Parts: sequence; structure tokens; C-alpha cells
Amino acid sequence: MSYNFKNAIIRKTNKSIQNGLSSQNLHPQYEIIEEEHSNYVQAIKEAGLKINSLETLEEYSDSIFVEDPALTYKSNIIILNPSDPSRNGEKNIIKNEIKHLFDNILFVENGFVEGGDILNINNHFIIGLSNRTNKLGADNLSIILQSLGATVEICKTPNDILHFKSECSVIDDDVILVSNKMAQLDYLKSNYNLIELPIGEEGASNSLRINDKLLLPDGFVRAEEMLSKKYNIIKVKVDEIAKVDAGLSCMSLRW
Ligand code: CIR
Repeated sequence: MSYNFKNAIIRKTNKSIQNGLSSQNLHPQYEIIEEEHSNYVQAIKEAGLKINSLETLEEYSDSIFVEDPALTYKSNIIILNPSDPSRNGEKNIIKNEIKHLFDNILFVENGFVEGGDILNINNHFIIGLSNRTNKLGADNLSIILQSLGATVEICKTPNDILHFKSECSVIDDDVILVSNKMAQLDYLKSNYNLIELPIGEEGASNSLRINDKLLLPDGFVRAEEMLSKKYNIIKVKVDEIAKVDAGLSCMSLRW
């Protein structure tokens, strides 16, 4: 099951997050980020994960978003290639910090691909082409994943969405929680059961299923109403983190 995890990697918060990439040119406040991040780590612990905590990287403003420079699959770690120049160097640091945790390390050498554009459902991966992930990167990652026994589909992340997973998440074996925009994607429509969130609640579509818990961004009343009957919800506030276009999935690597 793609949401059964035992371990997580997170990175301690950095003051330079105030200068993280933000489509709306917002500057989050460090103290609030620290509080939200610490509640997040608590929540993933409560969901049963053992935390491997990486040291702060002040020189990389967006470095707490560890999901983007690496991808876990079974006991493998694949080092990706983030396209924004301010983030590309994270891959060289994280590879040395985490390789001892995995049996095998592999690298996407050509093209760009960021973890936020990769949705994993059991042994299948959907890679979304975006401003951060190009065809060459997606193709190279596909070759690696296929060599590990996985299947891959390359889709397109809708234009004004940063990453494919910014507005969708796997919440059950064949169930994907989606925003209205993601619900229009033919590939998702024809292959999965989609739970579509109402317009205005897009923020809740970056949720995080971990074992028997569903972490849901706080403040989305209708999403909570829809999901709380079936799922065991932990609400996590990510308002400040959202100012740098980030959410629940990107703050950890899970396996
Ligand atoms: C960035 O633009 O790279 C960061 N400010 C946010 C990264 C969010 N990552 C993700 O959704 N996987």
C-alpha cells in the first residue's frame, strides 16, 4: 500500500525560509514556520513514523521541502534534479545525508524533475510535467523506476499549479483526493476513484495519508466534513508554509 510507512526524513527549519520561492512574493515569518513545522513533525510521529532529522541548511531557503530533491521507492533512494537554480544544490547535500538509510542510491542525471511532481500509487508512478519538471527529466526518472519494477505514466501538471501533487494526494489504494482542476485530467478520471474538493478548498488537496491517519491542512471545513466520516483525521496548520507554495507532502520523505 502506498501509504504504509515506517520512516520519515525531515529537515530542521531555517531562518532563510523568509526568502523562499513564493509565487505571490510573500515572506513567511520564521517563528510561525517553526511552530507549524514542529506540529507537523509531531503529527507524522503520531501516525507512526520514526523521524530522521537532517540539519538546518541556511544557504538553501527552501530546503525544508525535502520531498523535492529525492524520491524513495521500496529500499531505494533516487536523487532527483530540482530545476530552480536556488534549489538545485540541495541534491548534492541530501544524497550524503541520507544514503546510509537505503540499500541502493540512483540518480537522475539529465533533465529536471522535482519530487512534488511525482505521485506514487503502489507500484505505479505518475510524473507531471510542469515548470519544474521537463520531459527529459521525466523520461530519465521513468527509466530508473521501470528498472526497479515500477510502471510510469507521464502527465501534465495544469498550468498554474506549481507541482502535480500541490493539488492531489493518494488517500486510499485507488482513491485520489483532487482539486477541481486536477479532477479534469483524463488520466486521473479514467483510472482512479477521485474525491473532488469544492472550489475554494484546493489547499486541502495536498493532504497526507500515513498508515491509518490522514493529515489534513487545517481550516478547510468542507473537506473535513467530507473526509472525517471515513478517515482518521489529524489537522495540521500550514497557513504560513503555504505562503511559499508548500504544504504537507513536501516537508518529509516517507518510506
Ligand atoms: C518551491 O517553490 O520550490 C518552494 N517554495 C515550495 C516547494 C513545495 N514543494 C512541493 O510541493 N513538493
